[in-house]
Amino acid sequence: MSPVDDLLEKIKRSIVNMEDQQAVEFTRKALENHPAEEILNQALIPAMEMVGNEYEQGRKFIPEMLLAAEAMTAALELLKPALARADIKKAGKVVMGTVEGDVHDIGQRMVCIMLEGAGFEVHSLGADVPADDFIQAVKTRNPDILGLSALLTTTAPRMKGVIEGLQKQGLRDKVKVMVGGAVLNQRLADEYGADGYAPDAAAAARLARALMETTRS
Ligand code: B12
Repeated sequence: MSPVDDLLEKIKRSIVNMEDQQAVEFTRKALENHPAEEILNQALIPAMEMVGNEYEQGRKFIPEMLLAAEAMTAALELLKPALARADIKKAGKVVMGTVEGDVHDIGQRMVCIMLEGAGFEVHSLGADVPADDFIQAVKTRNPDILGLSALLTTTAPRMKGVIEGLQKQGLRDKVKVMVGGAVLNQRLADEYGADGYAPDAAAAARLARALMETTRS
């Protein structure tokens, strides 16, 4: 293995092992000789995909996934200035938030991190977001994708309200809507009129890429 591959491997391993200081240290070293985009694509994104897979297979649990996400964010912070300078073409723009009445934001934050890692420009509106604020953000920020999160049986139906609001304002064709959160499933996503549903952060990044393909075609 070349010293470079070795460094990228070390970054991957430290993220998967939730070692944020090591992830930062190896990323700083790798930046001395390597384009930020390569570090992002060959270390950070694969690492979070590995973490997502381990979570899906029941080999990692929520607290571990959060710690790994923190390690990835710490490394990503180092890459951000170089990524901005390199003027890398963004994968797309996403506005994300948890619907009104629902304060659960941990999962949504993880989805945002995963999307940033996958090269998307992400604007999070946080949690407990009224439908009008989502609609306003679609108007002003002009995202390719709107992400809606809900963790409560009582708040998930608010997603339908947001999507209907977009329709009423003539904005529905301008933005793809993806939904998620523990109480969601594909059937509810279809019922609410969303364009896609993903069960976890890794799948959300894959879904966002697939939605961008349908936007472009
Ligand atoms: C932490 C937590 C809280 C914290 C939230 C802190 C915070 N800042 O988020 C606090 C203590 C505040 C809280 C409050 C309440 N909670 Co609570 N909470 C939880 C708990 C334990 C974990 C949720 C979590 O963070 N999971 C971890 C993340 C990583 O998972 P996730 O959110 O599902 O996200 C993943 C996917 O769903 C997906 N995803 C998420 N969003 C999106 C968006 C898109 C677009 C996509 C594609 C994918 C996607 O990707 C994520 C990453 O893989 C759950 C129980 C559980 N095990 O789920 C209960 C739970 C969600 N809470 C529940 C309840 C009832 C409440 C309360 C009403 C009071 C109560 N009885 O505890 C209040 C509600 C407050 C309110 N108005 O919102 C219930 C909901 C039941 C239901 N079906 O409605 C649960 C299931 C507990 C239970 N078994 O009763 N809660």
